[in-house]
Amino acid sequence: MLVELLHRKHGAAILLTLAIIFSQLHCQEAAVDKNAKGTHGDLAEEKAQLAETVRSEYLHAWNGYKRYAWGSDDLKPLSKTASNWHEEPLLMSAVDALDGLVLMGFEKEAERTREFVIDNLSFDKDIFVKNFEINIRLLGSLISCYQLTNDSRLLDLAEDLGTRLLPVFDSPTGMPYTYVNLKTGEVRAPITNPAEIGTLILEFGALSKLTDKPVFYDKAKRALVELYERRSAIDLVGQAINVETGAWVDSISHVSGRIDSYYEYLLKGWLLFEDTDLKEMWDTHRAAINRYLEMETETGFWYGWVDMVTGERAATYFGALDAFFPAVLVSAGDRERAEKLQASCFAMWNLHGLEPELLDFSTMEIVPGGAAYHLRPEIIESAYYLYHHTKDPKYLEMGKKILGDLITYCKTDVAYAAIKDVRTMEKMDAMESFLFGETLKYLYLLFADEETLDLDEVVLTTEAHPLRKIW
Ligand code: DMJ
Repeated sequence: MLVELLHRKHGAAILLTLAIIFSQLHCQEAAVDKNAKGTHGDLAEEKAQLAETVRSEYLHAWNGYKRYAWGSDDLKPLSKTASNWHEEPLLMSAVDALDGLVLMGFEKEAERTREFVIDNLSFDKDIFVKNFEINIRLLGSLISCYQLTNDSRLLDLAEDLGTRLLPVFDSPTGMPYTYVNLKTGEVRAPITNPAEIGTLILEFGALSKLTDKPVFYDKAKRALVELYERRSAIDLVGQAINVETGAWVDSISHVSGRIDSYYEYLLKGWLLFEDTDLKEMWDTHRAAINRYLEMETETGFWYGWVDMVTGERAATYFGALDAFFPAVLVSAGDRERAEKLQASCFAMWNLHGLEPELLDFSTMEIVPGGAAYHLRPEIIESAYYLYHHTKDPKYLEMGKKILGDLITYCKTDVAYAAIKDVRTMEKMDAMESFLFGETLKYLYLLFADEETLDLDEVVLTTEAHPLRKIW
């Protein structure tokens, strides 16, 4: 694998530049100053070097997964063992990595992994899976990689998976249950949330377009509409709902986990399919989010928690997952709010050198139980979109600082590890597949040549799998 890296473009010179980059990573202020004065040539060269660093870090983690967990879902990076989500593996990390391997130029590795997945992945399994996770990590990646490679076997796998997931929508409201059995179609857990209901239209919709079977789009869209119609009088949604009764069971509203990607998919659904209903829904929510959730405090510009019915403030919480929102804001044309919010996200990151899962932004203290860092990508995703839209080098500097911190605190001898508490930097024996699907991929895309991915031609799913507008 290292040979593959070394043969690319600059050969051994890369090793030398990597050493220089590592020595610079912690001199952030000096680097900002240098960039401000630097020429376009300097910037282009530094970006290229950073992209190569990310490639080598990706390869480091990938080799760890291959060595200790190949054929399983995930690598446990401290014990160097494998873990599976269900009784039988669904190759979560390998599938989540499929398009990233292609985009990052690991052609042989991408081809080998694709062949392995096609030969070994079967969805004919008597297991209950979480529809949301299987959709974003597996279905999205299979469709994305099909579009990148034209390998129709991937589309066959995607169609088989999509068909097995369809029973989730068989609730009285049309909103999906949380779990479905891939073999029997039996469903479970009627209490779910907007993110799990509303983060399906990109993958299911693309599957409809590619197979010419409208059922996938229609079911995912109905779920979105049913959810939207249950918004409060002030146009907000809560964080838990029963799909059998249609009643809210938790009225707290925010842009954090459990709601986050519902909003993301209204906007992106419009961008990918030009479905004007989705745009209207997004515009309605956007106005309410800005009116009720936005909070300007001494510590920065944030989006907090409120009650969906009254709009009254419920908590001044913001966390690692919320950091996707600058990307959504700038994609929707609201550069000003996106830049202010990203500055707050970066302040949250720099409090300890890695961001916590949940922060009270009124005190800048970590919320009890919210001290972990799970290798999440959202802040990098937002830096990537902001750099794309503004070309402001400060977003490259942000990415560089984050990359340095990831290497310092999360890298292990065989891969990368999540962190139990960002105050102590104690590691956890876990490495989520989104390290490959998103975290390192977004860092690569931030530094790589813009032609690697044309954001006018693709829409990235919530798991960062690019879907091309080819219909
Ligand atoms: C990913 O699986 C997706 O980005 C999802 O929308 C939210 N959480 C993780 C990454 O943090």
